[in-house]
Parts: sequence; C-alpha cells; structure tokens
Amino acid sequence: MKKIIALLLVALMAFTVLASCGKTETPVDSGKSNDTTKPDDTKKLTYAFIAKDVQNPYMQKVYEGFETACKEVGAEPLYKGPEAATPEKQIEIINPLVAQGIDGIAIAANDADALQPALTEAREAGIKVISLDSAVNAASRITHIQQADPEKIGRGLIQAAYEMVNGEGGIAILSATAQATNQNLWIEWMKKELDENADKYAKTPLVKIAYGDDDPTKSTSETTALLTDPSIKVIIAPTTVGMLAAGKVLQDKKSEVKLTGLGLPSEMAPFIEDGTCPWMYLWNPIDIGYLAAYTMAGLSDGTVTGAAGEIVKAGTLGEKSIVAAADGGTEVMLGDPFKFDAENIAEWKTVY
Ligand code: RAM
Repeated sequence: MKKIIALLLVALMAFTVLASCGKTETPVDSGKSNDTTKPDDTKKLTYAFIAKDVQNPYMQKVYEGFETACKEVGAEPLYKGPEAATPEKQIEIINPLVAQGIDGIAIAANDADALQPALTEAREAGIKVISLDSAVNAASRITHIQQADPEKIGRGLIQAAYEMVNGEGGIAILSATAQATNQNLWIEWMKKELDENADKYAKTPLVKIAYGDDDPTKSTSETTALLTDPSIKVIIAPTTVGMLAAGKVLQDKKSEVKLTGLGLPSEMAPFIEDGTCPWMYLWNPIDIGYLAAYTMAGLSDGTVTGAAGEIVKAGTLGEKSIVAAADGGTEVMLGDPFKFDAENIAEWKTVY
C-alpha cells in the first residue's frame, strides 16, 4: 500500500513540474491573451466600419452587409462615421477606437494620405486596418476592398455620356469631395478616356468638375450652377449623393440635360423611369461591407495576411482573391460595375 502511495506522490510531483514548465513556456503578450483567470479565446472580436459620413444612404447599405457578415463570423460590428465627409472628422473617430482596443477597422476614406498617422497608430496597437470603397494609401492599410475596376468605371461613364448626347455636347462632372480617393481615381480614368480618343470626343469636351461634397444641399446648388452654362449637355455624377441631387434639380427644372453616373437603384428609379437618367452604373454596396468583414475575419484568424495571391473566404460571396493594386498595395476586387436602365430598374429598386 505504502508503495502505491509513494508511486502516486511521485507521479503527482512529476505532473506538477511538467504543468508548471508548460506554463512558463507559454509566450506572454502584454498579458492580454494569457490571462488564465479570464480566458480570452472566447472574447468576441469587435470590427468597426467607418463611413465617409454617417448619413450617406450608400454607406448605410455598406454597413448592412458588414453587419450581416460580422454576425456570421461571430464578431461585434460598430457603425461609425462623421457628420460631414472630412478626414479630420474621421481621425477624431479613429483615435478613441484605438484607445478602446477594438480588433479591426474598415474605413471608406475621405483622404488617401491624411489618415496615415492615425491608422498607423491603430496598426501598431494590433488593429487590423483595411479600407473599402475609397482607399487609404498602401502604407496605411493591410488591403483594400475595391468595388470594381476603376478603369472600367471611368471609361464607361464617359462612353455613356457621349452616347446620351449623340457625340455632341459639353460634359460636366458633379463629384463628391475634392479629396475623395475613389472619385478622383474614376475622374482620372474619365480624363484618360477623353485624351486617348481625342477625335471621338472632339465635340464632347469636359467643361467643368464641380464638387458637391456628398452633401445633398451643396450637390443641389452645384448642379443648379452647372445648368447656367448652356454648353453643358450631360452631367456625370460618380457619387450616389450627387446623382440623387442632380436628378431632382434636372427633373424640377424639366431640363434637357442628361444625367448618368453611379446611383442607388432605390433612389434613382424615378429618374431612370422618366428618362432624366437614361442609364447608370453601380455594384452591390451591401456586398462590399460583407466582403470587408470577411476579409477582416481572415486577417484576425490568420488565414490571410493581405498579400497578393491569397484567397479570402467570403461566406455567400464565395472565394475572392487578393491581388496587387495600382497604388502599390493590395486589394480584393468585388466584381464588375452593373448597368441599370429602364429595362431592369424595377427589379433592382427594392434591393438597394
Ligand atoms: C457615394 C460615395 C461613395 C461612392 C458612391 C458611388 O455614396 O461617395 O464613396 O462609392 O457614392
């Protein structure tokens, strides 16, 4: 009997020594994930989507998808954004999120470079930072969620404007803010399309670029101002806020000026139906938010690091590749821009 007790004691001591060895070998990172009294592996991750501005209905649609995907991956979603689309106001939102110690930030940027110091701080604190819709520069992000090829969008909008005026009539652009990365990229491609095909577009010059700041009131007054120039026959609004404001002005004034751009089917249906906007383009904003949250989840669990060549598992969207982006960083492409016209608008206006 004594022998058995002695053997048991030896076994117990050996186990205790092994167990304590195991403990000291466990890497400790600021005590956060190794606090054995409160196991951290069950902690829900928190992901924030920072909109260009909170009121923008397009941004709200993006968040819808973000929220759905967060639920699917078991993360806590936050919807943040300033009242006006400025980088300064976005910085004021980023800083407290860093202090709060959230796990991921997906931002639709109001400026490519101005957010870099705040986002670098976020990344240094271990937060997974990605941009979506409107990119931050490559150094400020892990990757970017790109709605559609910017070249296709820019060239496609000029081609649409050209057709709408039968190759004759000045073009005006009603953009969002002057610093918006996405709109500026699309405008660059619009200019390239015009420059590279100068003969074709000889009678459809780009007359003016106006900025409505994604603010309905400013977009309305900028459209009204554009209409005082009789050489302008078509307006391209590469922003959903600009599209709606311009559509209303043109409809109110029973103007002959045509409208195209990037609009929400739910908002633009009446203008497509009455011919103010013969056709326009967009993609599914809900899918952008959805893809962003899944990308974040992949970054959190280490399945992806944001490098070109990796595959993001994006729930119902399937697998999406991370590819090299034109700005030196990487991006995940959602798909192609989709054309909305009188034929299909009824089908889409209830979707987004
Ligand atoms: C506005 C915003 C957004 C843009 C869409 C098309 O809602 O400017 O960034 O992607 O339009």
